[in-house]
Amino acid sequence: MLEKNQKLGEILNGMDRVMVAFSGGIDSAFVLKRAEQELGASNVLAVVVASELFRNEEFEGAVQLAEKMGVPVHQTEIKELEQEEIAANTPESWYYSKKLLYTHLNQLAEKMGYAYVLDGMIMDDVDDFRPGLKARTEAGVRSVLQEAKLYKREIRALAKEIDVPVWDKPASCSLASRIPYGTILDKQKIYQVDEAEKFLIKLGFNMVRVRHHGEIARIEVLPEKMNGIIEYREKIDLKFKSLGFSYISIDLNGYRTGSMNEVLPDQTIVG
Ligand code: NMN
Repeated sequence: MLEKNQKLGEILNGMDRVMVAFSGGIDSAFVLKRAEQELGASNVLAVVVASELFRNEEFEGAVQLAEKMGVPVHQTEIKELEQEEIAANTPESWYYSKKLLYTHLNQLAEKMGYAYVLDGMIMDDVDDFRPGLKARTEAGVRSVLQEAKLYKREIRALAKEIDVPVWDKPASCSLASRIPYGTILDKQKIYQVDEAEKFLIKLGFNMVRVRHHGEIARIEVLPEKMNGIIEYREKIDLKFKSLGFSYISIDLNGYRTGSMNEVLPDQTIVG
């Protein structure tokens, strides 16, 4: 782990000024901190991108965190729902989503004079179903944590050591992951899952997903938290119905990342 961290330092040292795609999550926060350590804050820019498919609070939290870390911040925005290939919500939409993001970042980097755009992809993402990795490679964006062969558990440990405040933050991602493939994304569905999850997070369910199956909401929480959902069932039922769901269910398999991929044919995942 220490060797990998040293390797990361060497990679960063080979770059002069870097722009970091900063989501406020553990991975990009670790990249930002290490870049700041190796190159100095004046040679690092945190770019925080707003999108309809990401929680507003995450955007604001990311801006505040970068400021707290003493790194200059640039705020920008992409319009994901306006792109047909993204709104269609097919497995390839992940690719188009990342393509839009990286194209935007590359243009910004050119305009602002940064030779390198870094993101926070890690080794664990290689084993996941991540069509976005192709867009990253095409755009020439550098996933320095992958280049240093770092895995999540190592990043958490290293981040804790150097006081990255979000070392224990649960993984978050585009709200599109809550909507079944083939169901067109729109502001209303995104609003429903966003509000439903925020409600559960406020009740103390930190690791949570609310998957949107039309009139049915399927709640995923850790198995040991399922009883807690039952305890709050009337409150949750009322809130979710006010958001437009007719039936509210708990997934007995519990919280897991990528559950929408489980119904995809095997060849989609491999391809
Ligand atoms: O944790 P959940 O909500 O299930 O989201 C994770 C899933 O979303 C992943 O398994 C992946 O299939 C998908 N995803 C893909 C990309 C990408 O291809 N770049 C990015 C974020 C999420």
